[in-house]
Amino acid sequence: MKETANLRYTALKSKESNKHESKKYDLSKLRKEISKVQDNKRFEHTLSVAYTAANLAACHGADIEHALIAGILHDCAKCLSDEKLLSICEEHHLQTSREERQKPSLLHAKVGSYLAEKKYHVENPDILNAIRNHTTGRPDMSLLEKIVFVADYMEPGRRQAPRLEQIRRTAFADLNQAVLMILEDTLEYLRGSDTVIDQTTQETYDYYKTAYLSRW
Ligand code: DGI
Ligand code: FE
Ligand code: FE
Repeated sequence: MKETANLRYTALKSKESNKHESKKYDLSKLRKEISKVQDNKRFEHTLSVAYTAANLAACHGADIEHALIAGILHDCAKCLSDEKLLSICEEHHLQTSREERQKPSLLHAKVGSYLAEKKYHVENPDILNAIRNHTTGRPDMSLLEKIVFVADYMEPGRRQAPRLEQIRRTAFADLNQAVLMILEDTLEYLRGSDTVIDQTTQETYDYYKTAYLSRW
């Protein structure tokens, strides 16, 4: 009996240590590296996105560590010039759309995902997708993708967007609805400014609108 209990204790202990071994991301190292490639304001935003994403992950049952990593890295290419973004795409054969060539800053998400893999050694495809799709979203996003997309928009440092208070409350109650509200407001803002609308932004809106009307 005693031996069985002991065995069970050993099994639990080794599960516990496996859990720690599986933490393969060095968050503080990544944070330091990103602080070197971003100005102060962007770095503040980065940390806020990471912590907001972690809270949303806790609320919705996603992996908190993945949310932190994706948050820290989501804008790792944000401070690169349009020329640099385009040249990285060309050099590494990353396909660009007509809209991205017209507005290269949109490429910071795609290039960010590329750098997350090659420079910051992230292998997890869900984290890489969350970085890649954080600006336009995409139809049928994973839970982590939606979390990063929403966290980027609602982190506490954001002040300009309309309905922020409502979106922040909704994000914890109904993440899909928050995604839809953000896309609605983003498209309305983009229609009112003199810029191209990425096809994916529109497709993502259409997808979440239809899903909302048939209530996931
Ligand atoms: O990088 P951040 O500033 O933190 O946030 P982001 O990656 O969501 O980029 C924000 C900008 O991206 C915001 O001003 C809206 C814009 N955006 C999203 N979809 C489109 C777009 N801009 C254009 N021109 N076209 C889009 O389809
Ligand atoms: Fe961004
Ligand atoms: Fe951002």
